Amino acid sequence: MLTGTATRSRPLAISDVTIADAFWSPRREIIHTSTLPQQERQLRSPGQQFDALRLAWRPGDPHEPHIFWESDIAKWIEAASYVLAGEHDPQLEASVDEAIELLAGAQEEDGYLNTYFTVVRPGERFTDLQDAHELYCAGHLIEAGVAHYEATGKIALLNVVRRYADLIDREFGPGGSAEGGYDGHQEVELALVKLYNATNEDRYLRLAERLIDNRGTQPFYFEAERVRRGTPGYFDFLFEDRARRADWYRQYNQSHLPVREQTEVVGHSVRAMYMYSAMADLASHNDDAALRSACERLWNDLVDSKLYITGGIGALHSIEGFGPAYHLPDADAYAETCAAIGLVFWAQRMALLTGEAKYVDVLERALYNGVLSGSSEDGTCYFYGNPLASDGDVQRSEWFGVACCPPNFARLLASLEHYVYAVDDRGLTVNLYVAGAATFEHNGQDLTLTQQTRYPWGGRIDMNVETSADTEATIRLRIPQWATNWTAAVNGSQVVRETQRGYAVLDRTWSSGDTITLELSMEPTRVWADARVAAARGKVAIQRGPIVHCIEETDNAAPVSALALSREAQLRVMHDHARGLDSITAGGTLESRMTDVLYTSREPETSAIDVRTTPYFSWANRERGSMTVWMRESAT
Ligand code: FUB
Ligand code: ZN
Repeated sequence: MLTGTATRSRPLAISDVTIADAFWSPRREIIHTSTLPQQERQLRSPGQQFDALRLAWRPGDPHEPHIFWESDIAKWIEAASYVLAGEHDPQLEASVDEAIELLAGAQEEDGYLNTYFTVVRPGERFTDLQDAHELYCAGHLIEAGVAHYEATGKIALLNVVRRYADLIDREFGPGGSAEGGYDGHQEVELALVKLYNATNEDRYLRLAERLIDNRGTQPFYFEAERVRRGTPGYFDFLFEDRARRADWYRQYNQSHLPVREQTEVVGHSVRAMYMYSAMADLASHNDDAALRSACERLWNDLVDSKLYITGGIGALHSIEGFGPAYHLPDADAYAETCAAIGLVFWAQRMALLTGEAKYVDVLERALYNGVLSGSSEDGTCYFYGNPLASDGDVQRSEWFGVACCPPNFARLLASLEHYVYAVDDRGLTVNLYVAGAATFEHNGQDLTLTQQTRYPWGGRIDMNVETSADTEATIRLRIPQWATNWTAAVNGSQVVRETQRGYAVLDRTWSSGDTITLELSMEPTRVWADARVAAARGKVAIQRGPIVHCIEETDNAAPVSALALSREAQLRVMHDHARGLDSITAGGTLESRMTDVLYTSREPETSAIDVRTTPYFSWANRERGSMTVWMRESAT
């Protein structure tokens, strides 16, 4: 249960944070100048997302609207809105406004908004909640409406999504057509919490609660709706064994048990992340101890046995989701970009709920590795799955038939401001080290904290405080779990040596011009996995700060399977100025097993070489070739 009188911890608004960071700013600029235009071209292709909203499709026409399409356009609007919060771009603004007009035009009289059910299957709305993604799309539309309002102050889309949310509230409420129902792909719950935060309308929070609490109760809603409907579900062609494996399919969308009773992360990973995010939000809003405990149990299950070192999650391709504990294959990893993004969402909410830095440690792991690998350096090609090893045949694609990951990536990077800081009535928490500034009000005074840093390539962060008058406040600095040594000084004097819940806590009266210097040790380190992770057995990974490294064939002029890192070799950090990143070099061996016959009793020849790494997020941006995160180790 939440204790004490502190106000709920919350992120700062986008307008209260600036990012001027050597690592992040160029990447965010690429989102603006390359990613969003490239995605817009895809969405505007003939017969695709923009066109579908014109409601012109008729049976027999090509390009039947897809059940997910509103979600793609919504995530794109959301990302573009965040960009528009900080950039004057009339062309982008006009495009966003046009998309919003199309959405408004596609909305039915009573507020309903889903092209597929309007033109392809009219009269069938809310009858296939298990498969048809209506509430998933609704959730993304609501998130877009809130973001657009927050970023631009315009209410057109917010009004559209409020009307839709009001309809959903009626239909899922007492006497409604979907009373007792909930969505087959969770998403709308966290969106409704955002809508509540933006409008202060209690009914949106209550609706989110109902959707969360209905889930997993018996009789199972999806099985009952199927009987009522009497026709196949949208995805029956994919899931032919549904009748035989009822419990497995309940686990797939986390409806096997009431959420408060769930103890293991199971099923489809994006669904799980979005649902756990909403659970953490509701636990926080309602001081709901049972929901908080459920979140903590599920979290422990995830980080103890189902989390990739890259922050990727969801090992299995077959269900885009979780396998059993320790089942973390590398080349066969699914690790969908959206799932790592979903983990960022959940981790942030857990940190806000508990005040514990350990959640941000995982957030950071996902953000700098398994999320960032989701896009090419030029911001126009994407990974859906993010394997930890490859023979060289894995490349990013420009787009996908189901295009969930690309705009999800864009909206996360474009809203990085939300993740750097949190505030409560005690002061400011610095969760991520990103150069720029945060402005917040505390005890009636305006405070600004600026950060200067080379992070993640350097562990020193110089901060400066400006305040309208001397003010007592707490500034909490996250000490990442990987930082084995650290120091924090105010105005040059070392102040704290211990952490509280993973934070160095600086409690004092702040005056303008006060400085904080944080030094985090950033030695490159070897990381070994639990022996039950088969893909990592006898292998080692390298991490420096938050960055997980891998080896690529292109840097080593040899297939990565032929390389081994010497156990004792010193790890040497080099900054690659041309690529703007650090790589690590260490002594190792190259083993040649190439012979003229398939099998031989001749021992392999080995030679001493230097093995060179690259950050995992940067892989597959140059010549094709093999890659691995888990490297073989040699004794010499
Ligand atoms: O079902 C919508 C999205 O498509 C999911 O979140 C992803 O896993 C992909 O299947
Ligand atoms: Zn995705």
